[in-house]
Amino acid sequence: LVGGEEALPTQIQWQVAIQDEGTIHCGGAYLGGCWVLTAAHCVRPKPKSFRIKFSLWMKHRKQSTTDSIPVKNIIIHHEYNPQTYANDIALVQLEELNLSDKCMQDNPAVRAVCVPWSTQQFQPNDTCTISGWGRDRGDLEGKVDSCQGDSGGPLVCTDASGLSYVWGIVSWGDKCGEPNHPGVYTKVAHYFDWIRFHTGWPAVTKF
Ligand code: 4AZ
Repeated sequence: LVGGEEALPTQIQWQVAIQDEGTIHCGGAYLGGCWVLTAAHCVRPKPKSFRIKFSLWMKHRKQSTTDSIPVKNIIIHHEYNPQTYANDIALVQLEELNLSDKCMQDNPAVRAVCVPWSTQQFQPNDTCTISGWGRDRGDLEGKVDSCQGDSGGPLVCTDASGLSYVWGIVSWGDKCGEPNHPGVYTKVAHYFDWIRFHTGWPAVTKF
């Protein structure tokens, strides 16, 4: 991020780091169960080369409150276009823990983020945050922006009732933090049915 600030350890509880052959190159958002949401351009259909790290704080320090979790399957949107970055969205399915159908031990430092439904709107008073381990130097005249290395990470807004939704996935941009150079995000609400279909999760219940 450019124009951001250092997070506290375990502050961004849904943020995950995506490791490809040992290198953290992207972020992602934990949706609960065995599912992580990220950008299509962050992954390849090669689950064996990826690991997911939860509750990581400083990228160069290795400490995190869980081991790196192996990946069972990667679902890239079938209309993802690597030239235009259209449909830049993917689901990473974690491997289950030994002798269990769970993928995560209970961990107070890890929390799932909600997926906004298709017609949901965010409210002007929502507080929104982008997070990641990407580059933190750039022209700051445009104020806060995601940057190289933040890809796949979440843009999360917390509503008046305290629920947090992942509205965006960091996708791309020309430069970071410069006026008239917007950061581009995948609009997660648009993919609500796609996410539901692939995770097998039932419809939301509105209270
Ligand atoms: C990148 O290279 C990148 N300012 C991601 C986001 C933005 C710019 C570059 C948005 O991954």
